Amino acid sequence: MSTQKAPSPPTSNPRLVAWVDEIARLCRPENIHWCDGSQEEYDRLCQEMVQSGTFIALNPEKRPGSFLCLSDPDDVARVEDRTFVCTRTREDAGPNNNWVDPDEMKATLTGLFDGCMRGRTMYVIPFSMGPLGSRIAQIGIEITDSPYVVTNMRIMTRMGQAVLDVLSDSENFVPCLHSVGAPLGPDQTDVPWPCNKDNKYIVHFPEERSIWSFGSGYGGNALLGKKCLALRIASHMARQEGWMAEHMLILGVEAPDGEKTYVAAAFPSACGKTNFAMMIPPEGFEGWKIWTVGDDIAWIKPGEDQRFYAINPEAGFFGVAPGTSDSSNPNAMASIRQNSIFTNVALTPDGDVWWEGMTEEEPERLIDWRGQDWTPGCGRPAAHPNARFTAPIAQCPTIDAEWDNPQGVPIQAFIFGGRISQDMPLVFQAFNWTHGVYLAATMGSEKTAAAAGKVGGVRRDPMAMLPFCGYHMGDYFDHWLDMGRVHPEPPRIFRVNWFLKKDGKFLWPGFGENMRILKWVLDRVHGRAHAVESPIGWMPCRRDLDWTGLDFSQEQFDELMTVDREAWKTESLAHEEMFLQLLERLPQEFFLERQMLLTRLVRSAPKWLPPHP
Ligand code: O2Y
Ligand code: MN
Repeated sequence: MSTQKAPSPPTSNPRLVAWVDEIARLCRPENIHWCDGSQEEYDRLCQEMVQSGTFIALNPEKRPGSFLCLSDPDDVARVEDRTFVCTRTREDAGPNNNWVDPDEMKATLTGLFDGCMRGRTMYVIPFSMGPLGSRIAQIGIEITDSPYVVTNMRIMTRMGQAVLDVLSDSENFVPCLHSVGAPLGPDQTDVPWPCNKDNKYIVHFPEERSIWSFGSGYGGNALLGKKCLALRIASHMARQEGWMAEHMLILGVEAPDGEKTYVAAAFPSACGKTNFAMMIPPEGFEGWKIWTVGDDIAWIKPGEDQRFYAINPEAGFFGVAPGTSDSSNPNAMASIRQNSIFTNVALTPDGDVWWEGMTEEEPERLIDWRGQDWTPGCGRPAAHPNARFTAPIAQCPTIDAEWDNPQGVPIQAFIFGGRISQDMPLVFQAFNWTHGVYLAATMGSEKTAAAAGKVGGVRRDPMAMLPFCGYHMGDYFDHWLDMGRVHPEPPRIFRVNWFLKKDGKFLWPGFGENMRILKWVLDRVHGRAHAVESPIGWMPCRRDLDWTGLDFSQEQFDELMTVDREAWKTESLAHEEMFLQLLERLPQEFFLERQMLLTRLVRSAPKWLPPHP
């Protein structure tokens, strides 16, 4: 890189200027561009990508200000087996992370990054995870050679000059280095989606709070503010500093009398997390409103008043497109009407997008996510199953008025759920914080229908954080316990399961009806709902839920709320499988919780049911 092509930085921050200089020397880009985050900059990059063939401009009448991008078929999702947490000792990363010695990993990465941006522009992206200047927010600087990353980061984060102004001369930022790992020779023509097929590394150095990502341009591998910073690095920071970085949506429930209650909820993938975050209350709940603060990540810090305040560190949705429709999630569909980037969905002949599940009828003709002609029945999906939309969160019709409040919103309940077809009741409340942490730690979803109900049939995904916890999961459980040891009134904890089945059919009538459960959760939080003590937690009787507008019999309710003692003994024994992997760092409280669960299950009647009125 010649010095002429290195513009003078729009900051005098010594650590930042030195780091950008060091990376430029290593990666040897053709140009350096400091992103200011302006609309003009965004529009120019989008136009450049249209010209280079990376973006297809969508029909401005159908999808104003929006673009389609088709990735390399080898670069379509997060790559967990290429994701590393490089703490000084292997034990600190835990069995839940891939680990390599940090010095060895730095040597490997330095070799890969050497000259990797030749022929490309190196973009410097200042971004804030969370409202600018919030005491809960963090600043990151992503260096990337991908304009696709720049445009997506502008939607997903608060990005640009304003962030440099807040950062000023502080050393407190997370350096995030990213390259698609595809240098361009002088006469080489670029491809629409450059990436490195041989080497992919998504690497976190939690102790020095830095991220290096090489070889992939996709989603969580490349938009480093999201899973890498906001979860893996932030979870490590949060433990050190006494706060929480969680894989949770945040929503506010507004009652007809104006009372507003905020909850955060964690679900493993394929459990309807986005639908829950944007829920439309069902018939009978007129006057109730659900407001969306976030759909994926929550940063939660206790305030001086000891309440737990949460922000959504992101400013956009990076949602799964397939299955999203005007009937399944109208609020998500409204959020992506304009100013959105679509990745790996199909293109309609009139310049709009389409994916499986978007409409009841399939279009007659499409260009699929691989750029090939597609017709119904051709045997290939039109959109990739992990196809995504990137959309500004402010476009969501249910966006909460407080979503951008630097103070955050006070969380009063944590809700955890998985996808289990048998023996996991619809809803119950933990007896106390320690019990709740145990319930969250042992959550998971069924691996396959065939394995359902059998020991080992559940893939444990503690707090939905298994792929995202940047340190030993046993230490993470202890950190959760610690939040309750230190703070006198942490949020109440609940478990839910919408996926119970009988004869292959779901017993719970649908996502909209989850409002009834949410209302009981709020009523418990506010100390005004009845519950009975079951062997596994506090449970509602049928009369404790609001059934307005839904005909739901006592028999149907009983099927959803039965605690089968034998099944739960089996379940509690299965917890041991995960505990053994984490044994050295598993909190003592967990052994005691398991023992107490077992003792509560030892009674004569095989099944427990909430009493009838
Ligand atoms: O495949 C990717 O890179 C995206 S993964 C993702 C994206 C948005 C929200 N959540 C997730 C996830 O894996 O939990
Ligand atoms: Mn997620």
